[in-house]
Amino acid sequence: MRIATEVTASSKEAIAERLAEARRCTLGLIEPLDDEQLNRVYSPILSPLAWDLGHIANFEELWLVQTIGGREPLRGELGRFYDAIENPRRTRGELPILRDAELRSYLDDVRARTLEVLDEANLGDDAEDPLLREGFVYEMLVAHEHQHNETMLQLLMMVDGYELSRRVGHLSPGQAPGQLARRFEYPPVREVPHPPGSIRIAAGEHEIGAPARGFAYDNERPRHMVELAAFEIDRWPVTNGEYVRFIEETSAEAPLYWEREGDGWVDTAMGRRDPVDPDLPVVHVSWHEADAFAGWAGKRLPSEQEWEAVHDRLAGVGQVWEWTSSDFLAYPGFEAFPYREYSEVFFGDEYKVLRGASWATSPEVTRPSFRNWDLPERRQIFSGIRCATDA
Ligand code: AVJ
Ligand code: FE
Repeated sequence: MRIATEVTASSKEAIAERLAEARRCTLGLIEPLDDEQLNRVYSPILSPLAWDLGHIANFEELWLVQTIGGREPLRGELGRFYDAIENPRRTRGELPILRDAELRSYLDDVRARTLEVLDEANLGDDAEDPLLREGFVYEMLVAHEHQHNETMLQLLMMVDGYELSRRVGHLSPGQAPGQLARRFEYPPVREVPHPPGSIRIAAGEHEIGAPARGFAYDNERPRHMVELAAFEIDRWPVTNGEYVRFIEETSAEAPLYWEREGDGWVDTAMGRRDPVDPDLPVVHVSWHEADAFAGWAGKRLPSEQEWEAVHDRLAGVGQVWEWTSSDFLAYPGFEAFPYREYSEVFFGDEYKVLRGASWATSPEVTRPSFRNWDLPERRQIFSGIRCATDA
């Protein structure tokens, strides 16, 4: 008994530290900005940063403080303006959301209550509420805040003169709290060596999806077997150098943020003019462009099942999200949990799945079974390409 109690207490401390770390990342991202920049609408397909910030706090208030803690909302009906489904991104600049000092105190006030509720909660395997069992709701909160950090970084690419704060970074497992291991760096750090060639996988059965225990989103479950035909998949994602040949031979559009300069290309994200590095994975391409590139190269995009079956042998993963040929569909036996609006409302042939992670993704967010998705025309996400072929 004593041991169990201690384990719970120390994992509560670990949760509190991970929540604090997510918040340091969030605040680090906005540190160089003024209120005008937080409120500004930079693109109709992205929220103003003030909306993401209020939504992070409101999501935490809704799930932790209200649902688990049984407390009343701090700001009455405000929550409805932070509902992502009710309020499409293009409308968010006009909403009567919290701004400036009020916004910052809402983030702090919610967090203080979250920590009170954490203190009272039973997070053991025996917890009656499935939201609390194995700390599910806290895992979801940590992941959610980091996921919105990546969305905020998509917008920050559009802010002229923006510099990534030195205080933003991620803890790696086992590292002392307060020490930041990884810093966001843009352009991302080169990974050497850059392994050429492809991996051949024989036809066979593969287990796909998240195991029943441990945190995962509903769309990763249940784990199930799939039958795959033999295939080959490139070890390394498509590089900028290869993509330049494609756009020059086919007159396809350049990736988002590229501009011509002399006979070369520069990357203008954050108002910079960095020469495009031919060895880095290409990023900011749409699914249509990724699919066209693969066809031009005599290949195809991998399915998400192929990607997952071979994920531990791929290189360059963690730099760009990789478009797959798969529509975002429910796995057989899917059950929505804890809310239909995380995954279920997006299932169908409208959205394409991306796998992996990008330089802007926290390791708190990803797993081999993690499924990201977006519309096939989108390019503001950190999306790249890996090719496959039938074998
Ligand atoms: C998994 C990135 C598609 O931003 O729509 C954040 C993540 N869901 N808050 C999204 C998410 C709810 C989601 N993506
Ligand atoms: Fe969200």
